[in-house]
Amino acid sequence: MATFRHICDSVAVITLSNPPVNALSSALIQALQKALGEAIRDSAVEAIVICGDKGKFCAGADIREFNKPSQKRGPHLLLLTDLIESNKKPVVAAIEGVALGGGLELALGCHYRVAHVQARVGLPEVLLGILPAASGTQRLPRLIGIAAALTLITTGKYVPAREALKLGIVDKVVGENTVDEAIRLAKKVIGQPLGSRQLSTLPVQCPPNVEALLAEAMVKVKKQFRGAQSPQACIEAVRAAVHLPYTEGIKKEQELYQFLNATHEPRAQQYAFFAEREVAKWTLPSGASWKTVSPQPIHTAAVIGLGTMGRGIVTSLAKAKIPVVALEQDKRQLDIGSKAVMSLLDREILKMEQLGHTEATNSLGPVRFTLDYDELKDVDIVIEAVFENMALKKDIFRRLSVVCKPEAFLCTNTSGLNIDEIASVTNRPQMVIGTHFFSPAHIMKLLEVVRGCYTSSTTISTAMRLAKMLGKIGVLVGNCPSFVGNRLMRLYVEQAVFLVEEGSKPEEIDLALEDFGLAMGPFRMMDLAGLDIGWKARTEIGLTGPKLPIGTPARQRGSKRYSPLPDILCEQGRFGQKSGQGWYKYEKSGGRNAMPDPWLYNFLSEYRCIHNLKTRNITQEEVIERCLYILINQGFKVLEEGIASDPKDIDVIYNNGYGWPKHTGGPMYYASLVGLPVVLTKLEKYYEDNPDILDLKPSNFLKKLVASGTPPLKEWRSHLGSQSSKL
Ligand code: 3H9
Repeated sequence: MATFRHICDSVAVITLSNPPVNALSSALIQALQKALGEAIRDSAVEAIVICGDKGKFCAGADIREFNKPSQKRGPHLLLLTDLIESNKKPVVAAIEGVALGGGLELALGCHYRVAHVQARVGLPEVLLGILPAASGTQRLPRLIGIAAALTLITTGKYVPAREALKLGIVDKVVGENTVDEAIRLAKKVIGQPLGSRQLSTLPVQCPPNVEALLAEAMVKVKKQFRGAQSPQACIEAVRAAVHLPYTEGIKKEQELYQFLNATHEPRAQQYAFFAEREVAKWTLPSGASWKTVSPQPIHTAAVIGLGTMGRGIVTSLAKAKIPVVALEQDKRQLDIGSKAVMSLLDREILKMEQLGHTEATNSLGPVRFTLDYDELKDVDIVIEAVFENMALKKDIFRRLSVVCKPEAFLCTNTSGLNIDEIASVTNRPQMVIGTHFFSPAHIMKLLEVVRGCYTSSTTISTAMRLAKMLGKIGVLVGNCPSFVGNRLMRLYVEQAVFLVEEGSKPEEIDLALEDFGLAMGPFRMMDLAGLDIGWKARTEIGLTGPKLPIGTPARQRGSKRYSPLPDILCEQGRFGQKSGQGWYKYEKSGGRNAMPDPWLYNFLSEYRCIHNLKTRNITQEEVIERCLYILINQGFKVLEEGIASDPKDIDVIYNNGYGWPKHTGGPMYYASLVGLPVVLTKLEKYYEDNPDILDLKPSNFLKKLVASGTPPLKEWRSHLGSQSSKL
């Protein structure tokens, strides 16, 4: 690590160097302070340029140091930004790659900013449970105004250079030689007055309705990030910029930063940040790992099936510039599917153009639509995305075995079918893997990569690499019914339905879980996904419908409690949003505005009467505990069975695929926050009260952890024993 300084004519160039992203560790801040001091004192230096090594300006404070005691952290970045700004020699930031968080705050302390066209800037601190605490909340509003600053600070959004130029964050955008251009600019402004370039001295330009603007932002973040405190603190800090002079505003910024740091949010969010990166570093019990096994190159891909998932997958591949062959079974489906894909691609182009891309159309990979399997013969990877029917999938994989070149990998986008059964019909079971995308597949970040018992480590490596190419987070899991995500989700949803039988209203349950922070409660989610999908699956396996043995009790399957409520809704044609009614009613078929439905209340009272169910008052606390703890309990079972290798895998899946609130870290991290003994005791109580809900029975692994003195989450894995892994 070093901060190099060299002088080019009369300009000192200071280079931040702390690979891989030049994060501002205490050591780097110290070195920067020293280099700046030297440049300021050196009479031969008339201007200064700050840039980052290896094409990256700076990704902000070093997040790994956040848990370090503050006295060991060295000089504060805030002091450095003030030192730069008050310096009489002009300082220019040369931004390549990224200027994020403290990196952008550093650049805002500079008098001028030049950015490379591919650079991105932003203040993502809110996504780490904190706020920009090195003057970002005070300088940015002075530079770009309240409305734009609020958006950036409360969303953590990364802004491409051209948009940053429009907003006024940077002064110039260049296509090449950013540092040279910064040096040229620095030389040009030597001797010019710097007053108007010292952001801390400028007034904040406020629209007359500024309070309304702040109030509106508050309503928005409270809705969007329910239960999270950092977005609200960000708004309070910007409010301080509006009403207070700079130094007072800074005091408020520091106060709010300390307040947030005393909550659990920063640690939970930072855990989630690193977990997202660590899941890419997969290891198998055999010792094969991301380090030792190289992926095979993917130059071309094919997608089979152009339903909702297939369309999203094709779009995702095109966005990653991978040429795709998209196949459907008949002309009609192909026409419908291709139109839908083209419209998704058009939307992507529009988005890119709005962000200032001049050649958006050329930045997508080409898509070819076909009915002919022969067109798949040269592709490197095939992703089958037809509907969930084992016989159909097997049929397709048999054909792929014949058509595809022997080196082609075969992926199935299933949300829960047996990968081994599909692989076993092919001539290359070792090259078959599950790639479970989440809808909409071109937007959602998560990819569950499912290893079957035949899947080779090269296939895993290639699928994980594909996730990265698509800009997704791949999480490797083992093969079991519904894998990790849906296996846990099924129990959570089922619990919510049981609670309705016991007396809750769907909207009460949704509200409790949305207030907890989940993006969408279970009933709104079921209505959105379509109740008929689960109904079809249950009918197929004989849980309901004609295959159900005569005489089966209505609310029992084997020794387990079962609720026929969703089946009955489907029998009445209530499939959710698509039919205009489900657990809620909607303004029309396909409507999105969920309204409580008096019909449902009557129906539920009759249902409870028929089944002799007594209703009771159910508290929000019980709703949250029963729905979330049963999910968490299953998470422990998944770990025990070796389906997931680490609690952070489950957390990453939930944070990125199921709208779990990241400010609680994920379900397993949340369990550690609540305390495992508490989770265990509650599960024991709920299981005692509901002995026919077998999944409430605490998992052995949870019991083992509590018996071992409740070790911290990072040590759970060592209590598992490696022989259990299914990876
Ligand atoms: C802040 O600045 C607070 C201030 O207001 C001051 C308050 C006083 N620190 O994502 P990648 C690591 S808060 C430490 O895979 P990419 C990352 O863990 C900070 N490490 O690459 C990974 O390590 P490993 C605000 C960091 O190319 C490696 O770098 N800033 C940091 O896909 C590569 O990362 C942010 O929130 C960091 N700040 O994306 C920026 N950043 O190789 C967060 C990254 O061991 N970072 N690492 O797994 C990002 O958004 C992306 O990492 C970035 C690169 C876009 C930079």
